[in-house]
Amino acid sequence: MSYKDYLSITPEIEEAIKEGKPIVALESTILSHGMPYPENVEFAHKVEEIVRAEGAIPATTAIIGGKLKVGLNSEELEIMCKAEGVGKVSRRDVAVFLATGQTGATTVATTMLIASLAGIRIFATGGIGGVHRGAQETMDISADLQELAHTPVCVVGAGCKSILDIGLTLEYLETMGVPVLGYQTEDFPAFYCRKSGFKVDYKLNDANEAARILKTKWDLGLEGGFLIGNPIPEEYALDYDEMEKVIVKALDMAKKEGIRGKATTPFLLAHIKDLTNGVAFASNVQLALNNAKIASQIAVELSKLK
Ligand code: PSU
Ligand code: MN
Repeated sequence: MSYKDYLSITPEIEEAIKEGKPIVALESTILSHGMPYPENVEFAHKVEEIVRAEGAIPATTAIIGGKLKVGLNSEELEIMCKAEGVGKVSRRDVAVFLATGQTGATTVATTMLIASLAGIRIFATGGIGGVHRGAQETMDISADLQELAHTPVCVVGAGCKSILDIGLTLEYLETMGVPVLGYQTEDFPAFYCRKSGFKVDYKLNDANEAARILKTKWDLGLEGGFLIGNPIPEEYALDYDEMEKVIVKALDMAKKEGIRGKATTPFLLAHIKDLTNGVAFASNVQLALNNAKIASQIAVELSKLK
């Protein structure tokens, strides 16, 4: 058997891949473990609509019934959003979930992996995982960063949440040779906030320039992906200091409850939502939709270059 026997791609996406049409991969961990039900159902459909409105085809990924699914129908989206018995699948979990037939939501790392196996190069998400605060002791570094180092997919996200050590996350990406680009900004965004206090390597002027840079790296045969930091639209941005207080509180709770490993990120996300009465959630939705829009524009430009 080859990896192709594990892929289950919808006919629409299959045809789009063959014809080199623009496609944007979307993850399912953001649905199952990052957003509440049933609001996540609305989001899951809305994000796909936005991709289509920009002239690209959405490809939400998940592991269902022993297959790497590329493109989900409404029932499958519902399953991922309800999240009953749905695990969180990072790279190390993929084979286990496939072989044992468990349903799994794909993280940034796994969505990149599946996208790359299917031949999809652009992926939109909320924010990536990274080096956690205190990683000097816990060694908690998301597998997303290694995936960016090795897998040829461009991730468009609003940077990362400051539940992470953003400075160390950027150092790690530099060491691994991952280009970190800002979409029409010089600042690396901090998810809810347009600025993190850290700069990106390069400011991208537009989607066409982004596509030319991607093509060049991959033409050269350079291994790995890209991180494009796309800041949250001004009108939805939250106050940095206010969010910092919330995040510190959530980190404190995680420490007290002894949360470790793959449970850490979902725990922090859930508590941030509770501590902000959903205000942060509304911003989360808006930034993710905006990432899908820009990712689609880059996918359209990339398909023109090929
Ligand atoms: N950060 C967010 N929202 C998310 C995630 C991270 O602000 O939904 C999810 C993504 O799927 C990401 C994963 O790939 O969490 C990272 O988990 P970990 O830190 O366990 O690698
Ligand atoms: Mn971790």
